[in-house]
Amino acid sequence: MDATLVLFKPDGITKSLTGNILTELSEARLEIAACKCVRVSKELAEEHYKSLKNESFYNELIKYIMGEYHKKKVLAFVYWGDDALRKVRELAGATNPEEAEADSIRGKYGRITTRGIFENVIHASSDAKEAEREIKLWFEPDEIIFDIYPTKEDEATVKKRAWA
Ligand code: IDP
Ligand code: MG
Repeated sequence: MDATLVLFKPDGITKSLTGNILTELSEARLEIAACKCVRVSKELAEEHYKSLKNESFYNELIKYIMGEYHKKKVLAFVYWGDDALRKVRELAGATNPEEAEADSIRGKYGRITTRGIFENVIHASSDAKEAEREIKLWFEPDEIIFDIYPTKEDEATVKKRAWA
């Protein structure tokens, strides 16, 4: 059993593909262990894609995932189950939407913009180590319906907003 972070990127949200993508992913018969809407900050975007910092497309990629070209919204999920990482990557298809299998999510719904951005609709973790890093980056332990990774008691030190 493994867990993977899945993001419905701003292009997928803006094109109203949420339902379609959920249906495609349901073929993998995995469990959704967490889900939420996120307004992606620059810090979160840069931390998520830190391994791509030296790529020529990095700055455009950060703008893309922050929703500068679409709605400023990402849907974040943790999918969990047997072979989850591999199954979701397979349903997602290749990184380049023009090279992705025609019946994969990226093949069906992705495009390359004239700016050269791969608008490929979803993110899926590449391996178990990346999945752990990414899930811990996007979710707090209490936002996931069971403990995928060990947790500890923590005294809240940051100021939080509360309902007035
Ligand atoms: P992945 O999303 O299939 O794991 P990564 O290599 O981790 O692919 O790249 C992260 C994201 O960066 C891709 O999903 C895509 O949006 C963008 N990207 C990757 N390679 C290119 C490229 O050569 N040109 C433009 N955008 C790219
Ligand atoms: Mg990747």
